Amino acid sequence: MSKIMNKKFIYTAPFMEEMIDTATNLYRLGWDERNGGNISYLLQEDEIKAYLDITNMKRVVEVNFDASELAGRYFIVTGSGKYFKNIKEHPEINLGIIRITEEGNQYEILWGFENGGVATSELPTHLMNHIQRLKVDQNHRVIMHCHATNLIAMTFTHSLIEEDMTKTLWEMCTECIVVFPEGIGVIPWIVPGTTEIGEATADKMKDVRLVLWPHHGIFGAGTTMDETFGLIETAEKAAQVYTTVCAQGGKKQTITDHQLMELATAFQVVPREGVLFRKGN
Ligand code: 2HA
Ligand code: ZN
Repeated sequence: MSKIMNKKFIYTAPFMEEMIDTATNLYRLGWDERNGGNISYLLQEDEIKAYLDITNMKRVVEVNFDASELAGRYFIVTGSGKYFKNIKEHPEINLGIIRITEEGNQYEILWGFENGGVATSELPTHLMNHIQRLKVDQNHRVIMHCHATNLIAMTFTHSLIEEDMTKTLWEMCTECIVVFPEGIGVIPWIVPGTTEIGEATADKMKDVRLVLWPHHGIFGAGTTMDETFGLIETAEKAAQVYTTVCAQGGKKQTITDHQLMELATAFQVVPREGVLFRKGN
């Protein structure tokens, strides 16, 4: 009997099911058209070992920045140019399990990316965000990017100042300040797939788990797949309400800053400084 035969069927792995379900949900919500969006999920070696022979490496791919802080770490990640729509039917083509090499300048493909695929074009941003989030939260596991429609739309019509964007999103749904009290980060428009956009996003991820890319989409970070998806979903819902409020002719009343403070107190969260009780608001 080969070692492989003792392994459980990888499609039944909880991390695989979470990845497939989440990508499929994101597609159905219309936030990952064509090859839009990408997810990476940090896995523990023990989690993988039950399903995979981790000594059996298929291919090695270059990483174009220093990822040595993640040396030896494993991720399940979506593929470059792959469509979220197709993940459920063919996870072995559209997803891959990778391990960052000791030098941090390459990754090894242990499973998936059949037909010669590689990890998402946004891998630099994902890895830089993982490095950053692990520094501030040792339970951090997930980075998720998607093209959430109303959040993108707001980057055309709304102020891109983080405090303004945060305030509007908090105001649109009562639960927002509880779900992301640290607010939302916004970077300038930058060409996607570059280390420059990765660095700008990771810099924001020191303080926030949501970073908006103007005219492109959103990045979210979290400790579980559900939490990360829920974070993006909550911000996008607020953006959808904003769109609807604008379409209905604008606000006649709102959640006041005092009420937002009441919420923060009731749910024991600390709202980002500089958002509430600003002059001229
Ligand atoms: O993977 O969404 O930002 C396709 C993208 C790039
Ligand atoms: Zn994108």
